[in-house]
Amino acid sequence: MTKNKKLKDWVSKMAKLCQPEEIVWIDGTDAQRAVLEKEALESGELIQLNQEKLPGCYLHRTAIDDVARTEHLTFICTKKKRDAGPTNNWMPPKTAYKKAKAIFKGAMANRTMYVIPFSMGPVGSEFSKIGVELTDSRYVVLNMLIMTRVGNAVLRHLEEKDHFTKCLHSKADLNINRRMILHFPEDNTIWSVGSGYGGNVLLGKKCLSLRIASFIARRERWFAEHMLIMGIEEPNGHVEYIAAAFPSACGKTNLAMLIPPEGLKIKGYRIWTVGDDIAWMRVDSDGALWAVNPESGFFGVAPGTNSYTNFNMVETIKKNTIYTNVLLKPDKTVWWEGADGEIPASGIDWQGRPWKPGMKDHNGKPILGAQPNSRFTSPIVNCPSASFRLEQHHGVPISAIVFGGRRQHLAPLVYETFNWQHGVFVGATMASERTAAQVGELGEVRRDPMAMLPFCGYNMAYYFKHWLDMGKRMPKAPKIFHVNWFRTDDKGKFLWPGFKENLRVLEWVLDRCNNRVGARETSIGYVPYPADIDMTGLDLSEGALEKLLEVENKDWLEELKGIRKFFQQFKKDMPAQLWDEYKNLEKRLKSND
Ligand code: OXD
Ligand code: MN
Repeated sequence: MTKNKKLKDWVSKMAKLCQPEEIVWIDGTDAQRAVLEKEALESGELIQLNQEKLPGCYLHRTAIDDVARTEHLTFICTKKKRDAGPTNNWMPPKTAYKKAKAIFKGAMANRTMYVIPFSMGPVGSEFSKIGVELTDSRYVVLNMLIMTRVGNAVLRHLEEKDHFTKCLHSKADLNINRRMILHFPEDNTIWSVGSGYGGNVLLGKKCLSLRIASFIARRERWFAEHMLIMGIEEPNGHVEYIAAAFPSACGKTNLAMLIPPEGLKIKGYRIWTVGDDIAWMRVDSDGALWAVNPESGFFGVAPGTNSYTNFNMVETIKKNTIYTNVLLKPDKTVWWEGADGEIPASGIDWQGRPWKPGMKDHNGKPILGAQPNSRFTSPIVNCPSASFRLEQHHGVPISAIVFGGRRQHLAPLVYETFNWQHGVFVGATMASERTAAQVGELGEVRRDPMAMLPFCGYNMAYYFKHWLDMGKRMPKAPKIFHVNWFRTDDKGKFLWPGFKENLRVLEWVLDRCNNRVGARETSIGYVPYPADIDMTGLDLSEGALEKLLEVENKDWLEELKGIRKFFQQFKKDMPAQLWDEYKNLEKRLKSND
C-alpha cells in the first residue's frame, strides 16, 4: 500500500483503537468504486435512482437529527485557549482526545475501516495538501471520491513528502449526545465521531480545507478562505478571475456558475467556474494573488435549485451524483422544494415516509418532501461552465475579492474599498440578517467576518492580522469590494433581481479593477454612478437603482455600535489597524453628515 512508515503506524494505531473487522485501502479506481456502490445498495446506505434518467445517481438518507453541521459540537483543540480565540468552541487537546477515545473505542467492530488517501488541490501542486481519512462509512468514501482527488497517485506522492493531515471518522452509533467534531491544528489531526452528515464527516472539506488549512496558511503565509472562484470572460476574450465570500446560504454556488443575462451575453460575457465554496490563495512570483479550488466536487444545497436559479447546476447533477435527504419520486427520480417542474403528486419524503403535497404535521406546519439542507454531491467536471484551468497547478490570478452579506437596508448594491487595509476592515465587519430558514430572531444581525466565523481554525484576531500582513506582501494585491443583493424597498420587496443579473455588478467591479470607470466617493467607499452599471434588458422600477446605491450615514453610525461590540471581544489581540479603520469611518460619517 505505502512505504510511508508514519502512515502505516498511524493506521495500525487507529485500527487498534476502533477495532474494525477489516481494513480496505481506497485506490481511486472505478472498479473499486463499483464494488463499494454495490455493497452500499445491499446494505441500504444507498438507494439506486432511475439509471436511464439519472445515470450513476444514488440517494442516501441520514438520521433525522443528523442533517447539518453541528457548530456547538465542533471544537478547536489548541493547547492554549487564547489560540482558539473567543469565537470558537475550545477544548484542551488532552481532554478532547480522552473523551473521543472513549467513543471511538471498538466503534468499528463488525465494520470495515476504509483508508482514503486524498489530495486537496491537484496532486503535486505547490498549493495542495494531503490528508488520509479513516472511516467506517461507505457513504463517506463515495462522497470523498467525488469531492477530492483520491487514490494511489496520492500515496505515491506521500512517499516523497510524509506530511499529511490525520483524519479519523466513525459513525459510531450516530448518537447526537456522543457526537464531536474535533480539530487539533497543532497535531495536524481531525477526529469526527457520531455523525454521518457531509459537513461533519467529509473531512477534506470544512475541517481540513478551512479549519486546519487556515491554521497552516497563517504559518506558511497563504490564504485558506470560504470563497467561490469564478472566471469572467470579457467581450475581448480575456478571462478575469474573482474570489468571493458570502455567509452560508447567500448564493455562492449560484453566482459561481451563472449564465449571463441576455443583455450582457450579446456583449460576449461568459462565466467559467473554478470553485463554489473554498479558495486557497498564494502570492506568486509576479506579486499577484493566485487561487486554486482544493475540491473536485460540489456539495450543494438542493432546495431552490432549478433552471432559473442555477441552470448549470441542474445540468451538473444529472449524472454521477449522490443525493442526500431529498424526496424520492415514484419513477425513482428526485425532487425538492423549489425544483423544476410540477410538484409531484406523491413520493417518499427524506425521512422515508409516504408523502403527498399539502400534508401537515400535528402543529399544522407543512411537511417538506426534502430536508431544507438536503444536498447533492457532484463532480465539478460535470458542470457545463467548469473552468479549463481547474487542473492547473498555479491556479488562476485573482483581480478582485468580493465580500457580501444579506442586508435589507444599509449596504449598497456594491462598493469598492479605499485600499487593502480598509478592505480587510470591510471583510472583518461582514454581517448578515437572519432569514426564516435559521433558528433565532428574524432580522437579527450576525457578524460573520470573511464568512469564516464557523471555519477559522484559530483566533480570529490573529486571522485579521494575517490578512493585514498579506496585503503588505503583495505588490499587486486584488482590489476589495462589498456587495449586497438583498436590499429591500419600504414595503420589504427586493430592489434587485439577483441571480444572473448580478453579473452587471461584477462587470462594474472589473471595470474598476481596470480603471475603466470613475466612482462616487462616499464615507464607506467608492459607489458606482448609476450610468456605469449596464442595465440593457433589465427594467427596474423608477429610482430603484439610485436607492440601491444610497449610503445613509445615520444608519452606518448605528452599525458602528454592532461593529464595536464585535471587535471588543478580541480585547488586546485585535489589530490596532482595524480600530483605526473604525475610527476613520466614524470620522468620515460624522463629517459628511
Ligand atoms: C457549506 C456551508 O455547506 O457553508 O458549504 O455550510
Ligand atoms: Mn460553505
